[in-house]
Amino acid sequence: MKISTAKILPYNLKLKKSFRSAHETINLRPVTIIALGSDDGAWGYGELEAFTQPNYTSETQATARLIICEHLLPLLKKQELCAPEDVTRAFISVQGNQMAKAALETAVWDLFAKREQKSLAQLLAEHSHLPSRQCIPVGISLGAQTQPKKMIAAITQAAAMGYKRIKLKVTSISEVKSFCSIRRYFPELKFMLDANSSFSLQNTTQLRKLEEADIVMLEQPLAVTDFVEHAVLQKQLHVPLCLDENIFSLNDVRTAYQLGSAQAINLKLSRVGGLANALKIIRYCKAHHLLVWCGGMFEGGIGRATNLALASLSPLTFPGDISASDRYYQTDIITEDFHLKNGTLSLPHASGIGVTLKESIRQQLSKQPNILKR
Ligand code: OSB
Ligand code: MG
Repeated sequence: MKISTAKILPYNLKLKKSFRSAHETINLRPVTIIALGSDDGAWGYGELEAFTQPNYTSETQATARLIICEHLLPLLKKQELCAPEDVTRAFISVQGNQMAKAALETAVWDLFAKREQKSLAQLLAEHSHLPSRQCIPVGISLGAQTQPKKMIAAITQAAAMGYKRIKLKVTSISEVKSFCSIRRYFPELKFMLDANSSFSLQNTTQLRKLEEADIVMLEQPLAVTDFVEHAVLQKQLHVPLCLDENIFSLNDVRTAYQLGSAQAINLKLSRVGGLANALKIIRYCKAHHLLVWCGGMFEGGIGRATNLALASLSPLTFPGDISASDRYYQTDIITEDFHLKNGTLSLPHASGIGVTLKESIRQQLSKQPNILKR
């Protein structure tokens, strides 16, 4: 297979509700839709998941689009692709820029799955030698709240929607304390906290208060490069730590495992450069009994469908950050909705990512120039 056409379309998704984390408060979620055309006339779709600001990772929508147009597409253009994994190899001379790489790589996986008339989940199962499931357990990630009352209201609403695993963003020790004070009102729910690097080792004693609060894990308490510091904290804390922002590659997972920096990995396929790398990480985690689960970063419909296919692989038993469609956007880019049923979402059956772009999006894409020709 050769890629003969590439179109990109920046698109602003409007969140139904603003979302606060330690990084920022967002109302708008800009993504870039990627359409790759193969020489046999099929289309594969991907989504560029970088944010506007370089605060979650160093990439932004603008820098990643530049890397895609100036560096990655010229490499992809030359390639005869025998398998989706060839894309990762084609990009090997480009350092970092994982989200830019993933945007193109996922579109190629979609193309291969469609050509073989398989769902992406099926193709991933075959390439990883792991079984895929139809019903995928999911959770919800709730924005940070300073007041216990508002925390209770948000959790009550999420529980009423059917979520059994709830992640709460925290940005300060006082929010951790608020959570500890209200945790007992929800004895039946599984909780975890995500600090997005809000803390330092100086907070260790305060964080130990969480040991009585019965949480399944504490995500990314310390800074992005702090593998050693996370290991020091994990030795002093009974709560399992989970790494998110630290993990860009299988090597980062190995470092975390060897140092004892965490007991769980939040796997975001876009942050690790795509699906081929994600599969390697899942296999490594399975072999080393390291908990790995599918994270999210407010993807649009294409990105969430791709996440869902990845999360269908059997080692990802822990509920992922892939919520039902109704919690995200005023209007999404795909025609299908993902509905929550008994805390799970169902895989779509159609081939590839299994979802269809809205007619208005397809029209806008068709008007874009073929940037592979330049
Ligand atoms: O830290 O996991 C995170 C969203 C954007 C950026 C980072 C994170 C998140 C979430 C939301 O927690 C998960 C979702 O997409 O539902
Ligand atoms: Mg996180």
